[in-house]
Amino acid sequence: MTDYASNISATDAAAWLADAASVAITTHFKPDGDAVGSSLALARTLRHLDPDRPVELWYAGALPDFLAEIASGTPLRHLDTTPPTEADDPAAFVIVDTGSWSQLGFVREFATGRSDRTLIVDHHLRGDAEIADRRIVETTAPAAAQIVAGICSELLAVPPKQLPVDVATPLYLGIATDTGWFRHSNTTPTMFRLVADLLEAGVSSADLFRLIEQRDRVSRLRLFGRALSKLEMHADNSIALVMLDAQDFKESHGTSGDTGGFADRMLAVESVQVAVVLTESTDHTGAPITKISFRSKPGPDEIDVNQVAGTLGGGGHARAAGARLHKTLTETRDAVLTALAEA
Ligand SMILES: [Mn+2]
Repeated sequence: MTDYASNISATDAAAWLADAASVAITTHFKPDGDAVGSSLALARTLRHLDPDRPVELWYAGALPDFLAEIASGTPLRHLDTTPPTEADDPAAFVIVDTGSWSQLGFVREFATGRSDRTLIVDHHLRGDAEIADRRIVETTAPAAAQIVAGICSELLAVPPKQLPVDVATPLYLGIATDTGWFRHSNTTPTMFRLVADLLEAGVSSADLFRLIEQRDRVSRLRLFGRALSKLEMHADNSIALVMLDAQDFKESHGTSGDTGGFADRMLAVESVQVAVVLTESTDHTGAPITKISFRSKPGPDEIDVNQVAGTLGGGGHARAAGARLHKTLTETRDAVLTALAEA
């Protein structure tokens, strides 16, 4: 088993890409800001270098709301409707912001047997090294976009502060979103220096912030209001829990996708160690099914919600996890509180 670690440098990767007759770039299922930013910046850099060379940008799963604006002018291919075929045979296949089969199911068949023409650029701890013979894996990089910035600079032979603004902007997006707008513990001096360079290249941070973070729907705010009106505090105010039922969604005109970020907002309360959002719906037989979303706070009293979710048949990460139970909201609430009490 090969280690999931770097085996080439950004300079090597740039030299290999510069020579490739055609390139396809993809990223994880349901691309986020870093996935979109990293892939888009690389695609645009390759187009700047040689407008005639075929470069495709492949995405799969639900796409972020901001994609149309951020990727404006750069063609995208959505693999859900246009999957890879025999005719697709790029000389270089680049995967950014992941290196895990679990997040790349949509290209499993395509990528299999193609490792000699594949490059992974990632910052995650774990991945499947056999996917790509060429790998740059920097786990200290707060975003894949930071690593991609180095490759773009090499390709265009300019320092980051001289990158074209249509490249610098998606790079900034990737770093900003993966660090919670430069607040999380993954920020580093190297990152801040790069971010300063990207601002010098012409990125408008305020415009990006508005585009990415200030585009909520009224329905989402109303749904959050309904959730907060039913806020429950447990275990000496260390657990904040809200429950949303079908009526909440109906009256707010919200959808189940509208609850993202609710738990993080509840973590803003000092005493709260774990925030829980429960959402009830029904399965195909009409029986209740409740989705659980956990978020927890780092620190001395930190709770591993991956472990808690595991006891309920779910999983995720230490600070963000989830599960689904075939139970009503209140039954699920009781199960969650029991599982947290035993954590
Ligand atoms: Mn990332």
